[in-house]
Amino acid sequence: MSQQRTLVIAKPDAVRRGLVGEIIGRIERKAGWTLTALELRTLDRATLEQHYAEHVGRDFYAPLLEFMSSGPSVVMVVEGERVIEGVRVLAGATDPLKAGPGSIRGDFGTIVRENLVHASDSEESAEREIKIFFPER
Ligand code: YYY
Ligand code: MG
Repeated sequence: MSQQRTLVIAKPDAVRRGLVGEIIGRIERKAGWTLTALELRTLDRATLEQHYAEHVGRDFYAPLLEFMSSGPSVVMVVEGERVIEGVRVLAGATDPLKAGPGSIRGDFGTIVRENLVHASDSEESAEREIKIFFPER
């Protein structure tokens, strides 16, 4: 057993396109995974600068922050067995055209920036990111 928790964001494109239920449904149906926090929230610049600190200086950084603050997102904490790698697998590769069919990005995305979902990539990232969005946890 390897119980973990991870930070998942259904990004503004997912909310606009009505895909939040689809994304949450795929997560909820995995055995033993539980949603332990969930909030609809329009992310502000300061929060996004913390969240995407590793990407400062990249060519996609400014448009990424612009997009991520363009409307409400659904921010979640999911807990369960191997959930960090597991949600990354459900999400698929960063570029939706390289994400396999059956993955969220592979099934619904075309544009790299508008790739529907964020998921923490390691235990360290998960703890860091959960503190940013849900400091009380
Ligand atoms: O972890 P993941 O979301 O799969 O990708 P990252 O490399 O951490 O990039 C974060 C975010 O930035 C990505 O989900 C879309 C966007 N992005 C982009 O717009 N253009 C790129 N060339 C790379 C990433
Ligand atoms: Mg990443």
